[in-house]
Amino acid sequence: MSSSNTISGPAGDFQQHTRRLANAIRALAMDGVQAAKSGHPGMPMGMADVATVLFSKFLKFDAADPTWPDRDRFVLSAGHGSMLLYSLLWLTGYPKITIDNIKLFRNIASPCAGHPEYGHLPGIETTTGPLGQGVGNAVGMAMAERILNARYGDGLVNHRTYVVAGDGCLMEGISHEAIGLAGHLKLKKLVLIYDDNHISIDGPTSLSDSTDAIERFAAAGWATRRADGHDAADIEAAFKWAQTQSRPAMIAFRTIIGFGAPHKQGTAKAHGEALGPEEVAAARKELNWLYDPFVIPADILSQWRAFGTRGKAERNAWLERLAASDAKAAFEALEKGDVPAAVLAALNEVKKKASAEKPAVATRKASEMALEAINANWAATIGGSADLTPSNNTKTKDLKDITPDDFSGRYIHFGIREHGMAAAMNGMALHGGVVPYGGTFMVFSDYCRPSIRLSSIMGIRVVYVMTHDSIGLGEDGPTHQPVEHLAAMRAMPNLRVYRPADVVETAECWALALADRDHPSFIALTRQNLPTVRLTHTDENLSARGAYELAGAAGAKVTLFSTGSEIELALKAKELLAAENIAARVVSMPCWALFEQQSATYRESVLGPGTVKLAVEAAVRFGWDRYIGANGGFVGMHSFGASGVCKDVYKHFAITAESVVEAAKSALKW
Ligand SMILES: Cc1ncc(C[n+]2csc(CCOP(=O)(O)OP(=O)(O)O)c2C)c(N)n1
Ligand SMILES: [Mg+2]
Repeated sequence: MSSSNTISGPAGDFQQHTRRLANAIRALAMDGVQAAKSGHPGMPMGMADVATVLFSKFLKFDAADPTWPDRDRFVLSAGHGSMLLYSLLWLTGYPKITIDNIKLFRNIASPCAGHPEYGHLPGIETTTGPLGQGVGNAVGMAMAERILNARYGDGLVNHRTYVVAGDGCLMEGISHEAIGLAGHLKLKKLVLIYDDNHISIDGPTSLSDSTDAIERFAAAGWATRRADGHDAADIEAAFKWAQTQSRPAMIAFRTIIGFGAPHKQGTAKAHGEALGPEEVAAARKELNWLYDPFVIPADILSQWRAFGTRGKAERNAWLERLAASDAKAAFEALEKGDVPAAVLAALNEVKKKASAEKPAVATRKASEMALEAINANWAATIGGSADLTPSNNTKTKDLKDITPDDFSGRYIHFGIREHGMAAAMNGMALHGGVVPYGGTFMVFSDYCRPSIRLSSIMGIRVVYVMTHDSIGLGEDGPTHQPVEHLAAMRAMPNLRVYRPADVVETAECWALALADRDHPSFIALTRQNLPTVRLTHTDENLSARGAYELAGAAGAKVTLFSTGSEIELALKAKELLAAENIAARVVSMPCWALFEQQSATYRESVLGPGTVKLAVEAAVRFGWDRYIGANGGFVGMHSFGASGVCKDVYKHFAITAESVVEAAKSALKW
């Protein structure tokens, strides 16, 4: 672009027209960032032409109905460019967003937060900002689309997912996992829009990267193409090309960051700070956009608003098809996403049977038993594992594999891609119509923690099936034995961390996880067998209280708090203490977060005022002081684990009933 031209790029009406429409985005972006005195003007200014062509000619949407199930999804993975999204939502006339919201960009009073946040405004499909996450979300959305398309056909489900990714998104490791999975699955409705501007924060990307993105995507099985991101005709041709591919499509749009800001464009100076009043004024001149800040001339706005209604006829036709479809009720039930009563009834049967038959099984096996009950009664669940299917017990009898050529199944082999799996599950949950769960070893929750954090920020229903939850996994040793992970996960706001003790509690935790529409769940499950500890059936879901007295004792002097596999030890310790005339009660705490929500009276009664308090958990103490006090007794881990047979490892770290007895006795003396 030559700074002597007011409107640069190729000549032609379409080009001139697109540029003027795009300049509305550029102006809003630089004005919004300038008003906030922080933000990222460069990316929206660079991507404005591409976004204008996409929204005016390709994206299937009706701004009046942002949750239309068959809309195309638009994901801004490069979330720092949030002003691009806010501008598009306002210009096309989405509900709720106002120009005043944009004027207050990045202000606590505005839904236009620094990075797009799911739930703040209709049209924000996912929360982005941590680079690369949106790419993983988009892969999940595209998977959900194919899964539902296989069930309901093109008439009801036939839409694309567009994701805007920058250099940062593509450098992040998560993109490797997401791109590999999408390429393998031949997600032909996925279009990745690469903002190939050669700039990131530190300067030119040549400082740190030499990857040929086209070759990289091609190697993963994508269709690839380059385009000039400032040439409207080329942009249009590229999107046309993307519609015809039988694989996911990546378009590397060569763009200039900060396009239109004469002294800063093309440099890192345009990336992440307000341009400054002088440069904003210069850009206005450069772009021939001679309007006051936040003023969009009526002719431009009305054209943008018309794009927002472009999809109305298509949506109406879709509504008619839905109304006439035999699948209407089933489709709507899946979209609504309520857990069918049959699922809860089946889980209650699992509980009843377990209390009667008292099986000694690992809770990962118990989880499989719960899933058999769930999956047979609800078509919404989509299971998967990051290459640990036989260990995570995530695949039930009636789940057929999803393959690149057949999406009629309900089971996904995510490959060794924990992070990609978690981000894709977020995308699936956000897409709607499906309820994803996925497994890995709990220690590798570290590998997907950023996506778990986003599930939690967004408050969406994703279930993490985390098996091999302690030193109890044995021989694989400390690299595989989670020690600090329970504490780390319990520290995460909004995440429901469950650690059930037997089949009964496992069924209860699954029921809670599925019924909870506003929280992701993390279910910690054992590799080793555990006895049934809930011997009397109750229809009531006791785990819903978060913690409850599992075994009481008249005149109890000691309360033993425990979870999961160590409940067995606590119960044994209670017996040993009883033999020495020390009355102890055992409290099972499958979900701290739910316990915190109970009434003060209930909590107080469970905590056992006046008793000596001890916790038993094969994990670090961090967090337990809240219940046992700084002087409470703790039998658990104080270091990383060790390789050995489960029983020996427990003994090695002195996590035994005898240790609990000793700790209780010394606490009583104390
Ligand atoms: C995981 C993660 N790491 C770091 C950041 C901080 N960050 C925000 S934008 C950015 C540079 C991104 O470069 P690019 O995607 O090329 O964006 P552009 O400068 O082209 O707008 C960085 C490092 C982040 N948001 N997420
Ligand atoms: Mg860049």
